[in-house]
This record gives sequence, structure tokens and C-alpha cells, in this order.
Amino acid sequence: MESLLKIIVSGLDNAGKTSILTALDKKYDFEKDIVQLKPTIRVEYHKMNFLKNNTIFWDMGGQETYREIYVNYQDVYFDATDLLIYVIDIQDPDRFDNSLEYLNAILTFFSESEMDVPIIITFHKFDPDLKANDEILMNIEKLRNKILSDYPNFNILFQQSSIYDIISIVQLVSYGLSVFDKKFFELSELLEHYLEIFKGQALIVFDRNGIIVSEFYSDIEPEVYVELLESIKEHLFLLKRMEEEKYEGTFDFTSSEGKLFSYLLRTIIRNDMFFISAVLMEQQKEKFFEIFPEFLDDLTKIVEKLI
Ligand SMILES: Nc1nc2c(ncn2[C@@H]2O[C@H](COP(=O)(O)OP(=O)(O)OP(=O)(O)O)[C@@H](O)[C@H]2O)c(=O)[nH]1
Ligand SMILES: [Mg+2]
Repeated sequence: MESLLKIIVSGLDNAGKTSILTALDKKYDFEKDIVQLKPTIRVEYHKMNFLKNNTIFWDMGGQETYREIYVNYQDVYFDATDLLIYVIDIQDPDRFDNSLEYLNAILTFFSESEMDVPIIITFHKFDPDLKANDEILMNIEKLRNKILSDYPNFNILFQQSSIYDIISIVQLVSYGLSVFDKKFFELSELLEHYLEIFKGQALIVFDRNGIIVSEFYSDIEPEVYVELLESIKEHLFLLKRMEEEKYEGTFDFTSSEGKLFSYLLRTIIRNDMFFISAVLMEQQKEKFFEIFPEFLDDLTKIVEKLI
């Protein structure tokens, strides 16, 4: 059954909402678009397909005047929300209280309307150079604990994101979308099973837009991790190009250090385009190609149920 999902992207002005949606759409080469972004006037709509769902992202301009309008006309804006993505600028502690107040207005509306909306809260602008910043990490922890204790009845997932880490943006939206169907769980078990067989580092299924349908990673050493992220980033870039240019076939390459082998396949399942991305140690290549056809068969069977 096809459905239309309404995803609200909310948060204060300057939090980075439009930047997130722009980065998600383009995957690469989006920096110049983001520099030129102006504050969003009221609401902008971004359409995107995900499996059998048409999704509409409501990018809600966060300036105070608009926030007042949304809160005064809550029914118009927040009714029938399927998912809320709430963006908090983690680099702006002076406005945390203000942001929590706005979040409270939205969640109070959901409670009063007895709407059971899944919520993703992202601590955004968590740029790569801040990953070890104690003050930022402490603030994330404080906000998280406060929100969890204030809203025990909501289903809230926390994330960190930065436009300088494109994978974090893709994951942010992917987790949100996968709450809608339990078959996603079956899929991730399948990935886990095959990843174990060829002792790979990562196995990811993307849809045509580069949204993660399912993913599984093995426990890896920190030095391989950086290389792994580079490979996945490269895959996101390549799949966008393959999608735009209707390029058929596969890509594979070995990392510059010669340790990791990385493989990207474009495949069509029932008229829908998917990308399978695998990253493994170079020496596991043979095993990987031996079991790949079987994996693709099993995968196709599950994905067919999702589309
Ligand atoms: N350092 C850093 N800056 C970011 C990030 N994401 C967005 N920005 C910057 O934050 C500013 C505001 O971004 P927008 O996406 O326009 O913010 P918005 O939430 O859409 O704002 P409104 O439309 O007014 O509600 C821009 O200058 C972006 O370049 C990030 O991950 N890290
Ligand atoms: Mg905006």
C-alpha cells in the first residue's frame, strides 16, 4: 500500500534545518548552496520517495514570528505528523532554553491531541572537530537527560549530526524512516548474517536517493574506521552520479593504503533502483564474490516485500 508521510523538521532559526535537507538532497558539492541559504520564510516543502512511501518534509522556518504562528495554529501545522525531526544547534548554548520551550510547545500539542509521533532529536553542528570537546559532550548529555525525564511517554531517538559529516545526515533521516516497517529488522539481520560470512566491515543498502534502507557494521579498529567512512562517503558520491546519469553496473576500488576493498552495485528490484555498498578487507574479496549472488537473492526477496 502506498502512503504519504508527513515529516516535520523543526527547531529554532539558524539551527541548520534547511542545510540538513540541502545536504541530504545533494550528497556532495553542497557547501556553496549552504553558504547562500537565507532564513526560511514560513514553510518549505521537500518531496522525496522512500520505498513505497512518498514523504514530504516540512521545513519549518524557525524565526520567532513564524514559531508564534505555528503555535497559534497548531492544528494546521502539526496535525497528522508521522515523524518529527527536531534540530538543536549544539554550538549555541545561550539558546538551549529557548529551544526546549519550543520543543515543549510541539510535544504538548501532540500529547493533548493524543498523537503518538516518533521523534528524532538531533544535536546538530556537531562538527568533526568537536567530537572530543568536553563541554559540547557534556551539554549533549545534559540536554538528553533533561528531555528524557521531561517526556517519559514519548518515543524519542537522539542523534548527532553535522553537514561536514554527510553520513551523519543520511543516518539521521534513515533512522527516522525505518521506524515505519518491522521488515527493516529482518533486513538488518540478513546483512549481519552475510557480513559475518565474509568478515566484512560494512554492508549498506541505499535507495535511489541515498537513503539507507538498512545497514550493518562490524566492530572495527579505530584506524580502519576512518578509511571505512571515506569509502562510504565515496559511495554516496558515486551513487548520486550513477542515479543522475543512469549509469549501469558496479564500482569497485581498493583504498590507497591497500587494506580495504570497497564495492558498490546498482541494482533494480521491481522497477525500483537500489545500491548495495560493501566494504571489506582486501583479503576477503574472494569469499565475498563467492557468496554475493546468494546474498543478492535473499536481499531481493525481503526488499520485494517492502516495496
Ligand atoms: N558549523 C556548522 N554550521 C552549520 C551546520 N549546518 C548548518 N550550519 C550553518 O548554520 C546556518 C543556518 O543554517 P540554516 O539551514 O539556514 O538554518 P535553519 O534552521 O534552516 O534556519 P531558519 O530557516 O531561519 O529556521 C548557516 O550559516 C549554515 O551554514 C553544521 O552542521 N555545522
Ligand atoms: Mg531554513
